[in-house]
Amino acid sequence: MTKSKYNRREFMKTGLATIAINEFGVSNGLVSTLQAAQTDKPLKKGKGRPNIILFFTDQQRLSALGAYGKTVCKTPVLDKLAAEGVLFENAYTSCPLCSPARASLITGQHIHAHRIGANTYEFGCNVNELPDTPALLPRKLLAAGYKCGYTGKWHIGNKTSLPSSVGFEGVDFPGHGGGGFGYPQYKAYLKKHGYTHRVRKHATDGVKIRNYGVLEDVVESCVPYYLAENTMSLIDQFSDTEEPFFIWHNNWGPHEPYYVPEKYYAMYKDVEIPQWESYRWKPENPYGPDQLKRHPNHDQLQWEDWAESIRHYYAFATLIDEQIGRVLDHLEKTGMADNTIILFSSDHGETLGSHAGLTDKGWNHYEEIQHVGMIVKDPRPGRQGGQRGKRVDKLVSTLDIYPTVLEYADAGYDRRSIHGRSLVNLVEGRETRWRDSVFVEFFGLGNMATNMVTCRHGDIKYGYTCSNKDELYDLARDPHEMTNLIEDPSYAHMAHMMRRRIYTFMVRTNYPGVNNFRLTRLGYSNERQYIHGPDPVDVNSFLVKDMEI
Ligand SMILES: [Ca+2]
Repeated sequence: MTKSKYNRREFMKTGLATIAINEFGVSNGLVSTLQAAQTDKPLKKGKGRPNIILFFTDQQRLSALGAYGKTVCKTPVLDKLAAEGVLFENAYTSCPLCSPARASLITGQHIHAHRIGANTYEFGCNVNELPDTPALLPRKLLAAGYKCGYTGKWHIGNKTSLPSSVGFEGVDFPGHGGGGFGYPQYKAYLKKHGYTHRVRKHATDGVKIRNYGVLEDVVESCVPYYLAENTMSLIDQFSDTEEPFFIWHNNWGPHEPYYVPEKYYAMYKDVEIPQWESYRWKPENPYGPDQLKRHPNHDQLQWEDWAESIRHYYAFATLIDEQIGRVLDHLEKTGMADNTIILFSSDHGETLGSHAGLTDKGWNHYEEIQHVGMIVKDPRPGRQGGQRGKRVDKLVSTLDIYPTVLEYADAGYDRRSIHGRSLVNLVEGRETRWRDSVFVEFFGLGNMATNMVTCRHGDIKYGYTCSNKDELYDLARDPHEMTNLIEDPSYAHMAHMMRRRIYTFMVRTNYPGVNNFRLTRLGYSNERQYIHGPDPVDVNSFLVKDMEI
């Protein structure tokens, strides 16, 4: 046992780990797993099956991922992962908001099915604590003989739903957690090592765009570094057991606040940040829902004000990238890299001034918040075939992580009860029937509620917002979504077909707002027949029968 391993292990045991041990020496999580075990496959234990680590980031737009195209942001570790694995060029979040997207990942279901509709404990969120069921990702894995580990942002419960109460080992961080600075476990880590969390905020003579600043202590004092320590401890802990492991490594960044040590900011200090193509775009409706997130000082701001925020954001992405690299190095050093599948994705993106000064996420249908990174690397010999470094353009979703992990774990799952599809065939380069349309939902944020559904099909994106004009973008001609074609006669047929796709999605997945969509977008009302007699239109004629979702 190496000294560093001992230290990490000791760290986990000195009152910081939150897995409770009962009188039989078994963690509470495991006891309830045995009670809940209802896998449809026999349990298979042993090291024959791969370990799996899911690296997850919060609010990472594609321009903060080097592998996704030209950018000044440096992410060499994730770029290398993409070069050795498979990169999905068209990956979409299930919802551009924390709690709903995270609940989809762990349930494999669309937002309206698991009903964590907004951030937990906000108005519009039907379920504030994710219920523990045998179908949850960690429960399925435990039942199949996996160990499950967790660290970092959770945000799908504060009280009864915590990582340790749904089967994970590791450290619990209830709620949202801001940047992760306030948790007693992190504070104890700082204290133990003599580190401090001190932020030198941005100069006050400028206009504040976002909350950013420079951390005055060493990199070892940062939350991303601390999270990498936690994950390496879990790897060490699990490496002594017979079971393979799954670890969900969750960063709070590069979500605001963008705090980084000087060294990382210095990498961008003198870098010119190219202006977003849509920065000078004019909103069609200045009172539209997407304008809820317009920066209140946008008209007074200069691009350079945004650029300075973006420098800190990119520096944060680079810091996180480096910490992911430390975990990957640890796998190499411990001899486990060859049998550990790596997944990377994010819960959603970030606007950061695009589309005329939008901030944060939610309330719009734009790529900046919906389109996310998705990289999978299976290092086992022969598994990726000639796929190394391949870029797959199929439409995929963060919903697909659930079945992908379970297929890799040979854990079994009920395809009829989830909405994702396993990516394994695509990673291994096999021909497979695949979805032709991907859907993103949004139900509100900040105690304000709505119904929004986005459908991407081919290069066309249709955005339905219940209380606004719909949007249609042709991404091949207009990749930055600056021209709404919804009233363009040459796209009228396409728009109607997209409405039929959204309607089909709603019917097939029991979407709660289907009646309003049918009435306002397809002109069909259940009630009309009581006034005018049987409706001449067969409502089923709107369904797109061969649509793959
Ligand atoms: Ca988030």
